[in-house]
Amino acid sequence: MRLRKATLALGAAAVAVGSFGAIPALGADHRDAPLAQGSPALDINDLYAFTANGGNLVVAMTVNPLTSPASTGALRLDREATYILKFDTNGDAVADVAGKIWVSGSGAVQDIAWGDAVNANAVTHDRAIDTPHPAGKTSAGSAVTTVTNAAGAKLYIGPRDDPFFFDLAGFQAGLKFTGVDTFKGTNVTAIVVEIPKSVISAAAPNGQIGVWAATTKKNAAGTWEQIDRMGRPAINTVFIPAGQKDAFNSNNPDRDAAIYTDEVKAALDSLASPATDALAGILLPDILTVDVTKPAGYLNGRGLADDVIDISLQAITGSTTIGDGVDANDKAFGSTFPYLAAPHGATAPGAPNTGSGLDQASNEGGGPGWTLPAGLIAAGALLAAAGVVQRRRPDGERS
Ligand SMILES: [Ca+2]
Ligand SMILES: [Ca+2]
Ligand SMILES: [Ca+2]
Repeated sequence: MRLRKATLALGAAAVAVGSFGAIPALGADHRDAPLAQGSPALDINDLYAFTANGGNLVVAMTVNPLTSPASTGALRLDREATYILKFDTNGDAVADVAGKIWVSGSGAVQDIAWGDAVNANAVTHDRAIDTPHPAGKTSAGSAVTTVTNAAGAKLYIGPRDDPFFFDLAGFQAGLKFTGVDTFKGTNVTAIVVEIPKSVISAAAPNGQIGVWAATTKKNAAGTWEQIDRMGRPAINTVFIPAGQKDAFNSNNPDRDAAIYTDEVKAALDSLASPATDALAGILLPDILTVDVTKPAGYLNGRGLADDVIDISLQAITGSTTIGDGVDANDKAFGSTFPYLAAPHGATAPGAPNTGSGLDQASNEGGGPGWTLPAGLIAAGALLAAAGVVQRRRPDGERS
């Protein structure tokens, strides 16, 4: 379980957020490693995977964390980046299919290029695809512009309310919760796809799919490099040592167990976990598994409304009533695509951008730094571990 933003909103950090001033927050995967910290548009905050609309699979990733309404109009995806949703359909932690997405243009509405990659092309960090999809546009403000491919899959990219909710301040105060959602009123950039049930059935006849997200960009040598990746919340943030976080992000999940099991076990041992070996096997590889034939809910996939914090707290304490007092997002989720709530403080969308923009987005480049207090890491790990222990392992879980 990667307590990135979810449980890991547990690790908090002082992050200046526009008009909100200094908001102490560390999301499930917000600012999890140096490279991601330096590029908010490449920093994956959260990943969700759930069924909706008659059994379609919805996958959503968020970037550009902790954005104030005043700054939301300046949100862009990085034109030099590739945003990738990876799908493992045979349980070997190697991507079999990937949706690769990139943008051009620097205006409030950017031009979208996207396509499907399979087999070897699904594994690479570059823009190699096998099936290109029709070009589209990102959305600005509260507008919802979607692009649909020949298979009926829909894509939305634009500013949305951050679906994550958590009383981080209460957590930091030693579980003295006041029910205030630290992420209230903040926006992110969301990339949401809805894949027809028939496509999922064809790709994974047993209904079991592993999902993770990645952001990649060319380095100075011109080689595509993976900057961030995420399956479940907070794996990297909580369990991977500081000096290895970028390396973890650059890796692929099929190597997770071989490389990081000792690190994860050490972290669990340091917390006197009663089930180090079992937990390490569940935490790695860092993949969000979903069985579309089983009832939805974390850890079977991750729904927008899943209260990962309360699930974890209750697992730790054995209490069925403890919680952070934040039981829902600060905006209601939608019942239709793209499901995530409209952004806070949205303004009317501007004129479409034709792709001839000049400068990179203002949000690309450095953001405020932060450090993750060791105590929060430990507590976050405890929550993560407890959450995993008490939840039944979905059939789709591997390793
Ligand atoms: Ca595979
Ligand atoms: Ca929210
Ligand atoms: Ca809660």
